[in-house]
Amino acid sequence: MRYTSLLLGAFATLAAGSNVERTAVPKHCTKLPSDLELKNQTYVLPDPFHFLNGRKVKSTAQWQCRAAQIRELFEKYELGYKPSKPPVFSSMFSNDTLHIVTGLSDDNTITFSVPIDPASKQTKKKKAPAIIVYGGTTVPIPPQVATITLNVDAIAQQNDQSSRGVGLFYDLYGSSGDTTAGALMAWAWASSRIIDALEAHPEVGIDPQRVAVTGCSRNGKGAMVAGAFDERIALTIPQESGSGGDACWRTSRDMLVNQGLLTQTAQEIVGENVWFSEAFDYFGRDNYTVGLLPVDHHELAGLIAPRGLYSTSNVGFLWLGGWSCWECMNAANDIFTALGVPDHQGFSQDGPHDHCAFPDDQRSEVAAFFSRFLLGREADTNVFRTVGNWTFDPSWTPWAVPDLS
Ligand code: MCU
Repeated sequence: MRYTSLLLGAFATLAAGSNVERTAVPKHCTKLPSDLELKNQTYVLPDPFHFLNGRKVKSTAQWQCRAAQIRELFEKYELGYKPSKPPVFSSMFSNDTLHIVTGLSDDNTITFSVPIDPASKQTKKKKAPAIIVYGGTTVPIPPQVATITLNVDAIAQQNDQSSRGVGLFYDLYGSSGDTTAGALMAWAWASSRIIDALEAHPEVGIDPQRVAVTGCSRNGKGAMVAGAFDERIALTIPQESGSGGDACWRTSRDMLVNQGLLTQTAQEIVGENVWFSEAFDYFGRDNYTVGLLPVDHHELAGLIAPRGLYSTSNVGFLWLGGWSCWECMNAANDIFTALGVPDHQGFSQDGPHDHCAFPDDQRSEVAAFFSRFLLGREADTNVFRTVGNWTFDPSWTPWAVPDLS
């Protein structure tokens, strides 16, 4: 899959989301040590196929344990913890809007509503697929797919540092103490509550196992987190998410520090906004400490496997980390490959064009992902390409890819 754009004719299995938000961690999995010693790995991406104690991942069952470990590491060090479905939950559907009331007790609830633009064309199945859109989108959505718009800023504000703890999520959970989630994780939590409500309301006519999520730029970072943390999401489409999305922290740092290219790094991002948890500040305190993070974003993307992931990038903005995205998403593809589904992940980097515009040359690519993962049709989703003048550097991914399928 590396180096070139591949258009192989093979159509592998069709796919849908799971019926659980998060698979319970099997009992036999080793727990994360509470006194984990962080090792500096600055010029190599963390190996997805070895547990922290050095044990090799050799089977699908072991990958389940490793994926659970990776999820927990992201929660602990970067994104904050995602609370599960609250004990108080009710929803109502009226006037094409889903109203959700949820809380920790009857006198501690929040309410949020999401408009649903129904599919304009019916598929053969009775229920339509849908896409949760963070804010707004330029992604061409097929007419068979309903659109659910989530006002992410109302859930967790993202203006600047002063937004920490502001928004409905924090009205519910508080903004300190046990509440560690940064904005991206707070939005992921809200997306999961939308899917809960879709499960409770068959009359809305949406199939909760055929839901996609998308967002662009900062909201694209959020889409990636939503897909990684809810296994019901069948397709994730982060658009131009850059550093903190489909770029890896270490490779973005390398672009800035060693290649002299103005790319966003962890150090910059922790000062810019509240997308990540406060725990992540430690890794962004200078341009070296990010090497201590025990995970990186190839593994965040890999958590989406075997479900669908199509991410886009734009060479018009070095800030997005063009080479870093290419390197990182190629590394992520090792995880999809290990699970036997390399073409469930697509990556497409073109441009230069306006940030968050949707270029014509990506239309057929995204359409193929919608077809395969939401519409239940066969489609060729072998998409891995860049117009960038980047060379994939294998020294960042020195692992052997196991066959876990
Ligand atoms: C690419 O996403 C962000 C980027 O991380 C920020 O540094 C910049 O300020 O805004 C981008 C964005 O969300 O643009 C809409």
